[in-house]
Formats: sequence, C-alpha cells, structure tokens
Amino acid sequence: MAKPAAPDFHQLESLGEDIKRYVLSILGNDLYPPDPFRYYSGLAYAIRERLIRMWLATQASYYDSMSKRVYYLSMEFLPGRFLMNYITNMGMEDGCRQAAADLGFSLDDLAEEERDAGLGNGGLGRLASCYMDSMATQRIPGYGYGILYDYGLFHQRIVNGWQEEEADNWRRHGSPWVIDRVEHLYEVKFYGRSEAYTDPQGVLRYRWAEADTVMAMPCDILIPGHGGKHVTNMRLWAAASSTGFSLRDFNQGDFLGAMQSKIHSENISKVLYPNDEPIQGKELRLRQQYFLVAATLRDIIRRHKKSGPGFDEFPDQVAIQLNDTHPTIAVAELMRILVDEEFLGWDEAWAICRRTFAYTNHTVLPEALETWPADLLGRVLPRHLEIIAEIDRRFLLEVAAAHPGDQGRQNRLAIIDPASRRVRMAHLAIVGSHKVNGVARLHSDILREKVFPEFDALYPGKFTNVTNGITPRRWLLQANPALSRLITARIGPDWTTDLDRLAELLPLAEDPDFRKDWRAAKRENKKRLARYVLRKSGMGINPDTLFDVQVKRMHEYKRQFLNVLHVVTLYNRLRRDPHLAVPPRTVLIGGKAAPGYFMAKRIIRLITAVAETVNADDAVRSRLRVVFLPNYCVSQAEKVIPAAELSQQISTAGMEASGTGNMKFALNGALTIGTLDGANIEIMEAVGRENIFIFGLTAKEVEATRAAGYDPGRRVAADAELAEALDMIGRGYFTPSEPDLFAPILDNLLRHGDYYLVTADYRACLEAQDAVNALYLDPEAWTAASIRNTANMGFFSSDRAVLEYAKNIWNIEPLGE
Ligand code: CR1
Repeated sequence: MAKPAAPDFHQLESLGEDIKRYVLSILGNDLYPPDPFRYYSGLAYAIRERLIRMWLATQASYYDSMSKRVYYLSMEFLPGRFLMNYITNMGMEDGCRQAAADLGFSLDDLAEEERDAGLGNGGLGRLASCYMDSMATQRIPGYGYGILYDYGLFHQRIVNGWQEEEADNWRRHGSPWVIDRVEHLYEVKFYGRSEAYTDPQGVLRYRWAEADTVMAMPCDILIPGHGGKHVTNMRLWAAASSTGFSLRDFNQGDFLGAMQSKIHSENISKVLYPNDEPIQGKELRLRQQYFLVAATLRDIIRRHKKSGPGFDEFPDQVAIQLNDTHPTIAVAELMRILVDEEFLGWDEAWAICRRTFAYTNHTVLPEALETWPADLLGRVLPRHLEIIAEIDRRFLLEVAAAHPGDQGRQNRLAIIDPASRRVRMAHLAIVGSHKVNGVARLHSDILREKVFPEFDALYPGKFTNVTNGITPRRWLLQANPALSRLITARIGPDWTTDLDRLAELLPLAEDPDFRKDWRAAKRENKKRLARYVLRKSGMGINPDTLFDVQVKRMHEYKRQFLNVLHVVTLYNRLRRDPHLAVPPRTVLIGGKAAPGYFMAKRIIRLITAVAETVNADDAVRSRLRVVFLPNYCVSQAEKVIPAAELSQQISTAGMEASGTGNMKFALNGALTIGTLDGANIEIMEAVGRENIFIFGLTAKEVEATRAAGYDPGRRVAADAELAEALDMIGRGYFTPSEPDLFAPILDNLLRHGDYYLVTADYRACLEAQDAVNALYLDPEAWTAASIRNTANMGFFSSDRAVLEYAKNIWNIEPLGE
C-alpha cells in the first residue's frame, strides 16, 4: 500500500483558512498575538471536523453490514496526545506542516501545546489505546468504553529528590477531541433495595426500588485507523447529577447543602485511582466500575434493539471484552437486565451472558486479585449481590457434580468466599465468560497452572493466550520519524500496517552503509532527547554515551532497585579505575509511584540521591551520568524510547504479566537487558538469543528459590561488590545529612527475605552488563544487533494481537475495504 492519498474531504488547501475560522468562532479570538496554544486549537478543530465526517461514514457502513461488534470495556485508556496521531494516521502530515509554516509555526511546536489524556496508570490503559488504533486500522467493528475522568493520572514533580503529586486537570482549557453527546443521557442507579413482586401472570419477579440515580453522559473521542478511511470511537462516560442542586436548600440559605447531592454524583467521574494494582474496598471505586458498566450496557442494548434482532441473537451481534476484572460487575448487570427487565428465563439469560463475555487477566500478583466485601457490594448494588449469589449457587452445584464430596474445592472456587464473605471478581469473570486470556505465553501458562488450575480442569479450553502488542503507527512511524524514513526508503511503506515486512531489513544488518544510516537516525533521536532533558531539568547529557533506559511504573517487582545496584557498582569500579574499558553511559530512569506506596517512593528518592552524588563527582562525570526523568507519560515515552540503546526489563521472573514497553524499545532498535519474564521470553525467541542480554532466575527457579527459604545474607556475604553497594546505601553515603533514609529498603532486603530476589539476581545482572559493555565497544556489531531487533519485531504489532482476539475470542470478521 502506498502512502494513503488524502481523500477529497481532507481539503488540505483550505486548512489555513479553517484554522483562522476556528480560532475566531470557537475560541472567540483573532490571530494576534500569535499564541501557539491558539493555533494548536484552531488546527485541532480543523482536524476534528474532517475526522467527524469520516466517522459518520464508518458508522453508516457498520449499520449497512449488520456486522458483529466488539465492546472493549476498560476503566483505563491512555491515549496520550491526539493531534500528531490523527495527522499521521490520516496521511495529512505534509499538508499540516505547510499550513503551520504558513502561519509562522512549526507543527512540532504546536503539537507540544497539547496535554496528554492520561486516563490510565500504565500498561493496561496504554494497551487498550493500542488496541483501539489497531481495531480501527484492521477494520474490526468495535468501540472502546470507559470513563471520562476530570482528573487523569497525577503529574509527578520532583522536589528535593522526592516525588510530589499534582492534580492533572487535563481539560482545564477544553479539549477539541471530546465530543459531548448530550442527547444520549442514561440514568444509572445505586443503593436502594431489591424488591420482590408478582407479575400479572403470577410469576415472582424482582425490581430495584428506592435507588439513587446519577446521569451518565457519553463523550466520544474519535480513533482513525491508518489511512484514515475507517474511524471508530471510544465512548467515555461523564457523571452528572440527576437533580442539579436543591433549590429548596438554596432558598433557605444552605448554599453548600444545595450542592451536596450534585457533588456526590459527579464525584464518580472526578478522578482516576492512581494505583496500577486493584483498589479494594473503596466504595467510590465500586461505584465507578458499576457506572461504566451500567451506562455501557444500556448503550449496547439500545443499539442492539435498534438493529432489529431479539436477545437470542445478542451474542451473535455483540462481544464484550472485560479488560481485567474492573468491569466484571457487567456479568451481573447483564443478567439483571435480561431477567428483571427483559423477563428472560435464568438459563436462557445465563447462556447469553457466557457467550457474550470474555475476560483478559493482566496480573498474577496475589495481592492484586480484586475482591469486594459482600456487605459493601450489597449496599451499593443490592440486586447484583443477589444475582451473584444465585450464579454462585448454581456454579457450585456444577463443581459438586464434577467432584462429589470435595467441599474444599467448592470453597476454593466459590465466587463469594465463604470464609471472608468477599466477592472474588476474577471467579465471577471466569465463570461468566467463554474465554479467559493471559497477555503473554508465560503469563497464560502461570494462570492455567498456578493461579486457576481448578478452573482450567473444570473448563478445558476456556483458558487461552493472546500475547500483547503495540501499535507501530504511534510507536515507530510517529514517534521515530528518523528511523521510519530510513526504513521506508529501503523497504517501502507497507510495514506500517503489516509489521512482519520489517523482516526485509534483516539482510541490511550486513550492509555497512545501512548501519551507518541506522546509527545516524539513533543519534538524531539521542540529540532530540538531550535537548528535551536540558529543557525539562537544566541538565546536559551527552549523546555520545550509551543511553541505558528504564521507564515504567515504580514497583518493587520491576526492580528499579536492581538497576540502582548496577549503577552504584559501576560508580565504584570507575572510581577505583578511571581508565576502566567500559563505554561512557547515561542511565535514565523514570516512572510514577502510587501516592501511597511507601517503598516505591523511597526508591525514587534513592535514584535521585545516587544521581546527585554521581553527577557531582568530577572523577566519573564524563563516564557515568544518572538522570531521573520526572513525570513519565505517553508523550515523554515518544521522545525517550526512540533514543534508547539499552532497554531494562529486569522484573523478578514470573511477576510481569507481559510488559509492552519492552516491545516499544526493541521495535525502535534498543537492545534488551532482561529476565526471562512476561513477553521478554517471546522477544528473545523472535530476535535471537545473541541479540538480547538475558540473565537471572527463571520463573520456575524463582519459585524453587523462595520455597527453599532464600537467605539474602549469605549471598551478600559472598559478594564483595554487592556488600559494598548495599553498605553505601545503608550508611547514607548518598544522603550524608539523612543517613538512615534508606534503612527501610535494606531492611526489606536483608531482614525480610528479599522477596523480589534482587540480591539473588545481582551478580548475573552485572555479568550481563559486562556483555553489554563489550558489545557496545564494537559499534558495527552493536548496530547489526540493533537492526536485527527491529527487523524481528513484526509479531509484536497490536494488529496481530487484535486479529487474534477477533478470530479466537470475539468471532468477528474484519470488514472489507
Ligand atoms: C501488567 O503489569 C502488562 C499490562 C498490559 C499490566 C503488564 O505486564 O503488560 O498489564 N497489568 O497487559 C496491570 O496493569 C492491573 O494490572
């Protein structure tokens, strides 16, 4: 496919005029003074209009083809910025550059005016956004459904070395991308009670009485596929009070009281919970989950009824994907609608549910499997608790029939844990779905063998795997223009929608001229990142050093601490021997810690402390620099990842479900240093063992090591460099005025058994870093390995992933041209 020709209705000639008109009519302003935000907004509205036209055409084609659709339900989406993504996907880049230039701006500067839509925490939300891009590109009829939070993930500032959080009021200046659909408001109920009654035919039925109501307003964000011909949308719900404020209270002088109920209702979509692990027991979170689910099912059913067929055909028309357990209350809600409102029989309704839902699990951390106290759930959603209890009762009869007399098994599998009286949402999701998938091969194996073996035995074939993927449009074409141009010049543009075509680059790894161009592209990106770091932190970094990067949420299992131990060890070696034969390095680390996660915040402080010390030491300055990048987010990732040469993916094996950053780095030609965890294993198989630096315990070895009672003290005693590094951190070498600052980290390690096995993998990690240094000192060999990484990443396209979902889980055919 050649570069998509701009369809007529892009009307690029009129773009400049359109921008001026929108600045006038929407912003109520003229073009002077020439303020970049104003021009960005004008351009955004001009793009938006073109998108809406194409979206209308796509929706019409859905109705014409009567095709089955998928609804991707997710509490999080992490799209980042939209402008450049729209422009690239619609093939309007040249026209927009010209229009911006005619107005006296560079397109890149205008793009910098946009704030990220940070409606997600990390991998799970970003994956959802990559899947939206691929569904639109691959013409899989479907929609994303989520919540339009007023406040996205907090902004991270670093103050005196510590993380501070600032609210992210991302729509303060409006957002041109959000289209409010005021005409489709739905009512969502909470609280009240379940009431039994007898209908005119004498049948016992239930209804939800005395409930509070909140209004859900749909807001659409459009998602163009590559080539721009197919445009779909995410529908995000915003909460609005059903009553406004109480005029009676207001008239009696109680101004605040008059606002109370409005505030209580609108709180639902106020803020994203800033944890990347489930939040249990928080009533507001449960209300958010049900709010998403109730409004979405209303919308799905409205659309289904409009298109004609009855409920028996519902699963032939509708697939619902539950992105983690967060929207799992949908199983009970669909049962409630079918049984209480549409008056279907239980068995019929249940068969429809199971054929409709599928569930993706994203984590095996034991503390992360979501449960709700039955009392709380019953108070907020009284009828749903009854329905869940009935699903559970019938399910346990099934279990008892398969394993008579095995009460222990029934207790372990029960949806409502009889001991704790908590509702296990994963169990509800498994029982209520026809497919359950993990997100990388190892992860799916662990789900089947370790986390849910008895469910797997009960439902053979229900558990499956879809290894995650990333969109090559945002993560290579758009984020890395230098490399994209080079690739397209050699193999043509088709790789953007058929990533396997990158394999055509493989022979070029042997071509010295191509390697030279490849290095030049990387260097351009490193310079771009250096400028960015200078702008953001005032710190200069040298593009002629090895860029070693770890960016992701801060979490003990991701082991940023192991990275720090390597840095401290390298620092010690350089101080002892300033002529050590290693390449000069810049270590960049970025990531947000959940505001309540003590240890993760301490580790950020450790990184900033080590950075202060190392960067101030004249003896090593030119050989080692350490930078903590504040406020890691999608738009920052787009600058960091293309510039990286070494990608750190060093989680304790068995703990990172997949990872997707790992894929973005390798696609951009970084070499991975990593453990055999998550998708790293499949990346290793794809790029070849000799083009990746693998170290450390395997998942099985981790399990065995823990089972045998691991003793970190012995390991430390046997390793002088490790002991030295830990001692420096523990004694306050990096924070002389507060020597005990890092005692809690060391306690965790040395007194509490080092659960994440940092000390166990330390030596292997250092040896892998020695191999990194040796290869980097041979630029031709390093470049060849870099090319082989990119060339072999075809499998990790999210196009492949969504097509697997469509075929194996959703039973949906992509639409034709
Ligand atoms: C996992 O930790 C995975 C993403 C997307 C995360 C990460 O390994 O790549 O999901 N899980 O599948 C998560 O956020 C709440 O769980």
